[in-house]
Amino acid sequence: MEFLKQLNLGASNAGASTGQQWLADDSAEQLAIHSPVNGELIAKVSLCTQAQYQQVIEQAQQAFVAWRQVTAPQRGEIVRQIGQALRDYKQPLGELVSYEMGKSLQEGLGEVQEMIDICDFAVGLSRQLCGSTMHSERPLHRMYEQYHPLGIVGVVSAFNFPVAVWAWNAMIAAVCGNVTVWKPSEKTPLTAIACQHILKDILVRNNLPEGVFSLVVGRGAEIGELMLDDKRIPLMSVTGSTRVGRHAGQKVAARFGKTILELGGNNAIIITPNADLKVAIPGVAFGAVGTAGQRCTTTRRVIVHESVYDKVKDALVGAYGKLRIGNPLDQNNHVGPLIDQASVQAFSAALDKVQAEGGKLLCGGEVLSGEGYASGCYVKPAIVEAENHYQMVQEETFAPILYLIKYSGDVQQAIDLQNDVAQGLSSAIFTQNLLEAEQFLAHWGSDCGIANVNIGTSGAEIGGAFGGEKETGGGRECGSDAWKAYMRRQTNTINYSTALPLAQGIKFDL
Ligand code: UN1
Repeated sequence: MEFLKQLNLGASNAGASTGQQWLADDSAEQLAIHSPVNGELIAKVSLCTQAQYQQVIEQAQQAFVAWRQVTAPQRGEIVRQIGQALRDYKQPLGELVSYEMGKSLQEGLGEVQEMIDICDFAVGLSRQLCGSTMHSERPLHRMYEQYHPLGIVGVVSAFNFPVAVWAWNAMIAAVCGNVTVWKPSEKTPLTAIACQHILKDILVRNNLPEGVFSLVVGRGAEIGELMLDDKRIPLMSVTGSTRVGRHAGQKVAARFGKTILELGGNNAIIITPNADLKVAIPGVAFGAVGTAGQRCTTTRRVIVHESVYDKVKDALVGAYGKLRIGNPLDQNNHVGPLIDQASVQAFSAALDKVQAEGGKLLCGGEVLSGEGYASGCYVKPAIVEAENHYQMVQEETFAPILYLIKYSGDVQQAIDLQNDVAQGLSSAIFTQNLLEAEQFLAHWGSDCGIANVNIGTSGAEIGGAFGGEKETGGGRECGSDAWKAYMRRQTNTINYSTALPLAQGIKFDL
């Protein structure tokens, strides 16, 4: 476990930090973090107390006053240095992500790469926080808009992307002039603590005040609730289940705060008779079993035309037969464990329920035991023949279950099936037919935030805006103009005449 040392993690770690400083409280409750890889204790973390939370928020408020005075390109320079440090720590941080969360090392490293990529993006963005200039209807008047920082951005991240989601939010927020308070998942706090250690040197070297990047490790029901209710946090960016997001969205809205919600997905791939199956089959397999089915972009449904249905079914079952399941740090394995045994139970329960509804299990579904599987978190990814309206198919089970659904009509029928779920994150079609592809991308096509052609549903690049519609929450993070959600827009009209003409031609003579 060389990576633990390289990342400065001890046997016990403080769970609250204002950047450079760790806040210690001997009476704080300690959380023991066990790896889903082998069940072993990795380290302990003390939970942030309520008093520490108040201290963090007050410090963050003060830091904001200083940080917003730093010019945006200079803030970009700090983010550039963070990107450089992440390059230096890519290997150990990727290993820790893999060990604490359970995803394959390739995907752990990929996650750190997403952090590096968003740093690069944010550096460029720091010189492009542009508003528009518009023509005024009044003579000798100028109108334009500008974007100002908001203040404290609260980031609640989930276990499945324990570090990248924070970076997407924190790096964009930082160049926009905001400070960030991060509450990572209680299931994966060590990766968050490691990131905080990586930042520390940069904050010290650049003489930055405490509170620009803060961390609070705590329970959702306690620290999470404090954040949702806290008027000092104008924007909450929440990644999690639809249930969590519905609650968070309502609470923050009640105090007129802003939210970016990144919630559940129920992502489908459509395979038409015109698909190149050499490309489609690995696309479906990676989408369905990558991160052991625990990405919000995981492929959960594959909607296949009847003319190629049996071929696709056989090819997928064949591909699943080749999956190597085991220690995710061993690069020979494709699939690691689920995050914990509760997730394993949810996987098994969903398979029981969908079979009771009429679903037919084609392969997988077993919980693995014996050598190498001691944590009890390893399962064999499952494929189930099912119908779209089944209750289990309509729900997001955060585990590797792929529902195989047949369609017999034209591509619109497949698109309608795809859209007929409550969630709207990611979607894809495999076809070499231009008409089908364009229909899928049309406004009467996929209703998701992400719609791909001839690539799978997961693995989005950071350059685009990431997020989805309907019960996925509507938030957008990462690239394009997603940065605008981290700023407040101000419209400015300047009169440089010696008269006071009113808009809409109103006369008001005194
Ligand atoms: C998530 O699962 O919460 O598109 C994020 C992807 C990754 C991000 C997933 N870039 O799969």
